[in-house]
Amino acid sequence: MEKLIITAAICGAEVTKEQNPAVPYTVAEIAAEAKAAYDAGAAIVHLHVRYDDGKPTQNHARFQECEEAIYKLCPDVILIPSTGGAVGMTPDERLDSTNTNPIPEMATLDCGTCNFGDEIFDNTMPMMRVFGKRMMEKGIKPEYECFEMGHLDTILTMARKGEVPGAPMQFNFVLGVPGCTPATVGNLQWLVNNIPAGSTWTATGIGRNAFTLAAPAIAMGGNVRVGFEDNLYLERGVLAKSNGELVAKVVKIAKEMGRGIATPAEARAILSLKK
Ligand code: KMH
Ligand code: ZN
Repeated sequence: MEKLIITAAICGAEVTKEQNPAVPYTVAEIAAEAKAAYDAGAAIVHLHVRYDDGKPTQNHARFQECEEAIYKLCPDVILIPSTGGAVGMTPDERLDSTNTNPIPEMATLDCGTCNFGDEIFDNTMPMMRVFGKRMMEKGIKPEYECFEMGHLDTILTMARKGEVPGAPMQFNFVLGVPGCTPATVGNLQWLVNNIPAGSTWTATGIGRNAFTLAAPAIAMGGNVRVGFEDNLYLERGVLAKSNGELVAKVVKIAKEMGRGIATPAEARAILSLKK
């Protein structure tokens, strides 16, 4: 089995300091949280950024500032900026995170419209074509985020038509968002059974599903994402003090199960990244 790639989703667009005071907003806080996750074993940081007051933004200048601060502390980390942003942002606004220098190696590409708690997260096929075209033009490898079973068929059809980048594809199955596909082992297995040979995949369990989905993903040979974007608790009733604690818990589970942890260089090789 390949080594385990751990992604830390350190910030997200929805969670707040009122829910957990350790959620980072400022550039310095975001960089410190990335470093805590990296030191604990994360090869990848999935990045959203905020203004100092906590407001989420896709502004490329703010991404640039945060990325430079992160690279200073973690020079070889793989950054996957979000193109999902926050619910309600326009496609142009969302894609601004890819206008940094250097151009990101990877970025998320969300694979369909879905419920997102009380809201609707809009990802129509015309929107996805725009995102796919931009990533092909810029040589950005997408991380295909699937929140629903049908998202997989949508993105595979688009890849077959050449509308979004094709093989080797990297999927992130984000399960347990309220209103979307539940985070069960059966659902994860179905998704994994239906990806093309040679693909790589990551599992993300939302909220209380963070570690109950991580363990089967580790056993199945997949990769794992954890972090404040997805879950604020280390265990029931205990808030995590940093993203590093969440990553360390995944490292501990993986080590108990005999799976090694990928460095950023090893993760780049597994994901077929050029750098
Ligand atoms: N903030 C969510 C609405 C992504 O990063 O690509 C969407 C999201 C997905 O976080
Ligand atoms: Zn995200």
